[in-house]
Amino acid sequence: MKADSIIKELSGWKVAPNLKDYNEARASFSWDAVRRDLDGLPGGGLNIAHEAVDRHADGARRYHVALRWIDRAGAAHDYTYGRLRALTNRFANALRSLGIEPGDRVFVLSERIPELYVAALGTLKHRSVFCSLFSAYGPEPIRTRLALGRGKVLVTTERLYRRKVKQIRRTLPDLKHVIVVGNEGTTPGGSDTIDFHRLLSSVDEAFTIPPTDPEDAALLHFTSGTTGTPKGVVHVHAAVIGHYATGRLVLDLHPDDVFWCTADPGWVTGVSYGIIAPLVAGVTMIADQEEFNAERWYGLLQDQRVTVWYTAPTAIRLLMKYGERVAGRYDLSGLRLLTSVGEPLHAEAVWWSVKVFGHPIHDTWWQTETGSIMIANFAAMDVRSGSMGRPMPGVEAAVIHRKKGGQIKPVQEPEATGELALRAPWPSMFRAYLDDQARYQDCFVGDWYLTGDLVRRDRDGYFWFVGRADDVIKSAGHLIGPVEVEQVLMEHPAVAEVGVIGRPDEVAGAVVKAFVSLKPGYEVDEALRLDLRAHARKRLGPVVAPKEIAFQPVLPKTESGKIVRRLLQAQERGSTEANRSHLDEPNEAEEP
Ligand code: 6R9
Repeated sequence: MKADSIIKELSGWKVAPNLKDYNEARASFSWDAVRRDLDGLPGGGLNIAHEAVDRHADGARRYHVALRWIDRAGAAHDYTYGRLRALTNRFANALRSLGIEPGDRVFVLSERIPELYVAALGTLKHRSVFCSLFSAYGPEPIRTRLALGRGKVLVTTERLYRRKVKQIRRTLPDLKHVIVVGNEGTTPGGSDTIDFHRLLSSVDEAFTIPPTDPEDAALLHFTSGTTGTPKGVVHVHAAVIGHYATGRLVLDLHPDDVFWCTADPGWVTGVSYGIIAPLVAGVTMIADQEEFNAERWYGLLQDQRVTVWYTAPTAIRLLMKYGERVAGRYDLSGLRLLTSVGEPLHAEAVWWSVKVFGHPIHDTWWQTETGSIMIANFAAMDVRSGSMGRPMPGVEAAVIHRKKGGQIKPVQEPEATGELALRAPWPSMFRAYLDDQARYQDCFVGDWYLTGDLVRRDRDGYFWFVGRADDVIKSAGHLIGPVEVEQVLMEHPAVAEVGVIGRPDEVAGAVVKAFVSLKPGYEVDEALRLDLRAHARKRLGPVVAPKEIAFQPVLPKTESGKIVRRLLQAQERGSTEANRSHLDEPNEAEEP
């Protein structure tokens, strides 16, 4: 460890951080105490939406802005906690009026518009389960997830309904109601859909959240694995204890903060930190309808006087590409804490941030399964650039090796690489993979949850990301399962075999690349490549579809005939790892 890789906070504190001394905070921390900081429901139990909305609307923060939505044209629209309570009450009543039961799944497929946030929180009030889908998905990932989750209600927009849902709706027998926001001024999708605003104005504005067991299911997130279909990750209302604690201790939220999480609610970060954590903290959160644009983002940070920012390495790299001079044109002095998640945050990005913003970026690590931040560079700590930081108080993290026979062995020596494990349970730990108890059990050995990430821990207890133990692709912070992409390419008549990997990319971290072998009678040519790309984009959407397709007559396989993506990866990197002796070893970090 080079001494110069530790960055001191340069600026002094504008506000005293919630966590001042890491060791002291760890020693005195208890999840029970955090739970007592929250309200709980008047009639008993714990409900995320009560903590996020009603608790503030009933108290001194009723007129405080909860959501500041920036529309495409750049205009700001404010929703106070009081107004958010009324709207989410209406949505909960609307679900009730449609005969939706607690536990039923309510999906949202929408760009970032206020209705998305209303639907999310209204669903939680009603005690049905909220599941958000990324609006850039094509029809196939949407269909798979709605089917696996047996979605009963889908909230979407007129445009997305027409483009992506109409064609798959008849294949989804469980989908009883489609609620459409006609946000383009057109008429809603037809008589088989319900108009969002008309529905909400037809029901009452008062709603009392019924008793909610902290262990009642609240959120469903789909995440990608190496094999088969996406996994439905189930979280319960008690997860709010984790959202709240990390909002306070990692994002250091204070009552007057303006917080902006740039992640879309179609991914876990956009729900845990783009909806729940900031509202539970009672701050003002920003939601921007638009996608990334460097000038827009700097402008937004400046004009909204954002104080705490949660973004992703891909966005930072895009800003770095854009150059420091652009940043210099904006007054970014309101920012006091910058944080990041989703992919490795390289040391250069941390240093760049010091230069441009006057503060380092604080990296954080967690997963869909963990529900909230588990490892972080805390605001009061020196940032160790390139490191993910240290475990959240209340979280015990270890580096382990898997041994033959399913046992694990903790690695004590500093700097040794192994798999990151977390001691179960913690409040926001996932409670199930939907309909897949065996897969869930496989994630645990004894008390330990095994994350599938390879890390090392230095002498001072900072964790460093080494890589993933599986073939899942992280592109621009989004998890993509290779199988989902391979299946769609296999539908094409020319394709005999296909293997999909993440090709390293300077900006996105990785981009989806497919290796394809053709059936006899098909010739490799540009027209076919374009046709395959078009097919994949149409079915999967631009985020999941491969950016690159390479034709290769033979793909590397195991003895048993499985395509070995690790060898495609090695081949791509030009690495000498491409050695058949690794072939039949399991994928995990195996003890040597
Ligand atoms: C929140 C989220 C989880 C996977 C995780 C790891 C990668 C997340 C990271 C990081 C390096 C970080 N990851 N944070 N890798 N440094 N700070 O991203 O959830 O989409 O489930 O992805 O993302 O590989 O296992 P999810």
